[in-house]
Amino acid sequence: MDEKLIVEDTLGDWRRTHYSSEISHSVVNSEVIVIGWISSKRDHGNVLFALLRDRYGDIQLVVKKKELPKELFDSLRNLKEHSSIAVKGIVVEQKNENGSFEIIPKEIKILSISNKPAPFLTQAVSSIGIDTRLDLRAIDLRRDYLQIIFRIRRNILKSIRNYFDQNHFVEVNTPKMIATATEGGAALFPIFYYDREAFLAQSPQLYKEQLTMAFESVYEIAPIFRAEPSRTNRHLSEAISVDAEKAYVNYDDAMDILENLIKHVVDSIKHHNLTDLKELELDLPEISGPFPRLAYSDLVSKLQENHKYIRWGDDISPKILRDMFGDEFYFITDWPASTKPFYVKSKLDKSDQKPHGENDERILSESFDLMFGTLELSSGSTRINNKVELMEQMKNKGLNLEAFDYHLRIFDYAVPPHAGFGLGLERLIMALLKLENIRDATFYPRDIDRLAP
Ligand code: AMO
Repeated sequence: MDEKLIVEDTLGDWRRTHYSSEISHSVVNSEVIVIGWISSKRDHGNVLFALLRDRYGDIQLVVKKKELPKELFDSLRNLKEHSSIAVKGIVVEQKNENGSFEIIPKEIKILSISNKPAPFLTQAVSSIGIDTRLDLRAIDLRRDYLQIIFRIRRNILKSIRNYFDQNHFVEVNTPKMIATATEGGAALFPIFYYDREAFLAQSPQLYKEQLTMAFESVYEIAPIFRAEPSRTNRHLSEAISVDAEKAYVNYDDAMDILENLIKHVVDSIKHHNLTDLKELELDLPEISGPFPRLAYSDLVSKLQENHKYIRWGDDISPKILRDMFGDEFYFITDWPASTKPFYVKSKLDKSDQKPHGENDERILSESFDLMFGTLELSSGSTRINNKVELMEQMKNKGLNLEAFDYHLRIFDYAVPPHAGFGLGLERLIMALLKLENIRDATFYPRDIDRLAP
């Protein structure tokens, strides 16, 4: 039959009465309406077997030629996977199999017709390159594997909100079009803002700090924009950051908050996504006891003892950590002030600082990174809340103080001591679900090569 003869129907007054997951003993012999898309089809001549998929799974349709108008049966036979249909039919219990149900359609509406053969199958592992998948992301996201990841992602977000809410944090939203850089100038996306230059926010840093004045404890879950020039499996140009900031605490407390947040999230996944974890054949990291807190200087010494090439003051690359850490959470604390942004508080108590041979000018900061193996998940610190100190740091980092006037003026009104962190949501998902590529932790990834879809 000519495929062009298949015509699309309208939904009209048909509405779903049951999801696939609700087709059970209680509705055997009843009439139901199920709606979804065809995930697979088998043609046995006078009988078609089709799986109809909705957001909760598949239900089998047994379409008999003699029970439907000829044109409709022929249309269904020609229908490609991914096409959407609505089915009014009777639920029957499957013979020969244990406890499954199927639907014998009485009426079918073809709602939306796929013109092309399915580009990828629905099974878990795909041998198709990620770029091909991302080009058709909306279809890619129908695959079981990604459905599970995004189901867990949903729960992660829910449990993060739940944690902050229980701990009396206020959810805030801060501007994403901003006037100044916060995390260093190189990774900025400039934009036109009317007749001025502006930037996409690299982080909500200065706003979340300011908001501790009015709300004490705040958090935000929102995009951050980084003009990352490199192509890696762990960097996005647009990522979701979970930012927290709290007044009257320091970086030790911020680490406690972050550690408890991670534990809360892991417990929640274990509790709510058991079936998903089984399908992924995944064990979440076992967390026993507190996350180790390793001082930067001690770690550098240890790396040097292990003949790794690193000098005090260098950033610590994932590569250099490779043989030292497995799948475990740990903090690297007390980074050199020179490696951290201007708003990070230096450790002023010299007695806290480690001896470093001839050079005792090495200033540390009240800062930390949360790591999982070699992956950085989060950074945080105690912030400078004194105006003179902050201006000093800005000057040291070569920043234009005038451009930050909107921020500095707040400091004339006694900004409380405060601390916080930013946690990369996709990085966290990547770590917990052992994803090879961060792009699969986000719906529509943005990177140096990709601006669409
Ligand atoms: P930082 O720049 O370390 O700190 O960012 C915080 C966390 O955000 C995630 N992240 C990214 N994830 C994916 N792709 C990227 N390009 C990317 N860049 C950052 C990481 C990282 O650990 N204002 C501070 C946080 C704070 O001190 O509160 C900040 O932005 O997981």
